[in-house]
Amino acid sequence: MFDLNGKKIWVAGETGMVGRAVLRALNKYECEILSASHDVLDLTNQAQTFEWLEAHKPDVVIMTAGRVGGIGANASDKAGFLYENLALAQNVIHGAYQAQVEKLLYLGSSCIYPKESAQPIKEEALLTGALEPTNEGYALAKIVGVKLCEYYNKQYGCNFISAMPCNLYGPYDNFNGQTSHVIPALMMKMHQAKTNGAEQVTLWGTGDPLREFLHVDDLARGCVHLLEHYNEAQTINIGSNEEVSIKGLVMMIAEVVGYEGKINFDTDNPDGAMRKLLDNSKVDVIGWKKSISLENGLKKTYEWFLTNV
Ligand code: GFB
Repeated sequence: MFDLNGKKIWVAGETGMVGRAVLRALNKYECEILSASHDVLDLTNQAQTFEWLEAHKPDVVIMTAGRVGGIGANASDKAGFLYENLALAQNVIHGAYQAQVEKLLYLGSSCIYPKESAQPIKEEALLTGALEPTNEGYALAKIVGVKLCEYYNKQYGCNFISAMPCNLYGPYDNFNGQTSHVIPALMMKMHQAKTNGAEQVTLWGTGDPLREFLHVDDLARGCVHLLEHYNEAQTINIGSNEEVSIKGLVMMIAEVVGYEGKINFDTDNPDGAMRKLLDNSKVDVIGWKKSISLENGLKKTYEWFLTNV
């Protein structure tokens, strides 16, 4: 087991939804947390990133930084999602190698598996087919990050690992209805409709696609568990096994928010992947499982939204 106690740990992306959750999960360890705010360190700047890593020499890097967004944001700025995430992956992973970081965890995403993958999706499915077009730019960058970890692990003997989470949600998510992921978008749209007394709300696509959701605090505990127990070059899926259709999710969120109006689906907006359920048997074997059900997670997230957004 890799002991996190006594380690100097840098969570790249510390102000994001995932970074903050990882920091909460690290609270129980006696470790030193390094911090680098965006004004001090721009991770798309290679020289700055290399210098910062060399100067601070973390023992552990948890790479949660990234340009993220829902289907709308991804589909409308493939260039930006590819460029920024590619720069971040290269700079942080190669910089960590140069600074002799002992252990690094990089996060991929279930959307980087081929669009037509057999379900549930095994880790071996990576790069076996064409990608979902709506998030191709993001996926290409993330595939490079996952492969860099694999190659540095095998070629240089670095303990660099990557994990492939399913769709995430939770506190500090982006709740902008246009650029956000589906859960915060639905919460915001239905909350606004309820508050404004609107009789109907319009959502995207057909409502038929299926998604697997994991609360970010479960992911964060999973990241810590992987740092402690996983050393393989091959990526590892980390999902909830809890799959729901977008229509089913809409009903759950309407109930949590208390929205009782009509729901329309605008099929001019894309559905994206029809299904991307992860095969979680590998992570099961190393003893991690989620503890927050989708129902409870949605309630907790809406409570957070009410006090913070
Ligand atoms: O979370 P999401 O935006 O992204 O969910 P993906 C999109 C699904 O929810 C589609 C439906 O089937 C949409 O048609 N949907 C319905 C909505 N109403 C809305 C709405 O108001 N807003 C949004 N956003 N969706 C993302 C990738 O794919 O998955 C990213 O684009 C990332 O790269 C993420 O990896 C995990 O699940 O389709």
